[in-house]
Formats: sequence, C-alpha cells, structure tokens
Amino acid sequence: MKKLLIAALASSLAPLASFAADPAGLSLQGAWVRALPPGQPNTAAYLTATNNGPAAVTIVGACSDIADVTQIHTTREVDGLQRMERVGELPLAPGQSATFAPGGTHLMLMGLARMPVPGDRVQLCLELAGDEQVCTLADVRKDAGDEQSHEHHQH
Ligand SMILES: [Cu+2]
Repeated sequence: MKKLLIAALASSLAPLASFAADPAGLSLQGAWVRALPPGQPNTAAYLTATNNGPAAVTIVGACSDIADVTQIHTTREVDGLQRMERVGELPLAPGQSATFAPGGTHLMLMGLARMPVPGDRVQLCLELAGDEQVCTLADVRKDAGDEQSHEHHQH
C-alpha cells in the first residue's frame, strides 16, 4: 500500500517537474543577430517572444555570451532621425507576442569581444521578472532581407 502511494505521488509530481523546467511559458522564435563589419563594438539581435503560459510575464532584460551588455531598445523617429531608447520592462499578457525587428524594438549587443559572422550561432537569453531566463540560439546574418528585395538568405 505504501509503495503504491509513493508511485502515485511520483507520477503526479512528474508533470509538475516538467512544468517547472519552463515555468514562464515564454517561447522564442526566429532569433538572429546582425553581422556588421568586423571591428564594430555593437550589433543588434532580433526575435519573436510569445507568452504561451497561463500567466503574464515581464521581460526585464537580456543577455548574450558574446556581449558585455545586452539591452532592450526601441527605435523612435524624432525629427526625421531614428533614435534608440532603452526599454526597462516589457510585459506580455498570456497569448501575447513581442516582435524584436529591424527598425523597431531590438536587442542591443554592446561591447562585443568579436563581431559574429554568418554561420555562427549565438546564445541569446531574455531575463524575466522573478529571476527566470529563457534562452535560444540565434543565427547570424548580414541582414533581414530589405523590404524591397525580400531577399532572404537560406542556408
Ligand atoms: Cu539599439
């Protein structure tokens, strides 16, 4: 009887354990890092973050193993000039997505040890309120394919 109880307990704990491995329910898709000419100290990274979980999550920061500092920036046009501003918190309701894309919100990778080159894979992590992190591997590309040419480089 005791054995049976333990088995039942263990099986009821199993789904809990797998839930704990991804408590935030935040999934990251399509991550990529822009390869700029070597010697540039900074670059930007882009991805889509979707909250698939039952609760709201708040993105409070980001990090990458290739940059000293990674910040969330938005781009705003002020007097015809593109200006970047740091975003401190980015809340996502259940089912909501945040798109980090050229010309808009992006991850700014600053203080690069070395500019990544196409073919590299770069780890990107989003930091969430509550000390959680969600990470993904990003491809490195020269550009997104500009709007006019729709030139996407598939490898
Ligand atoms: Cu920026």
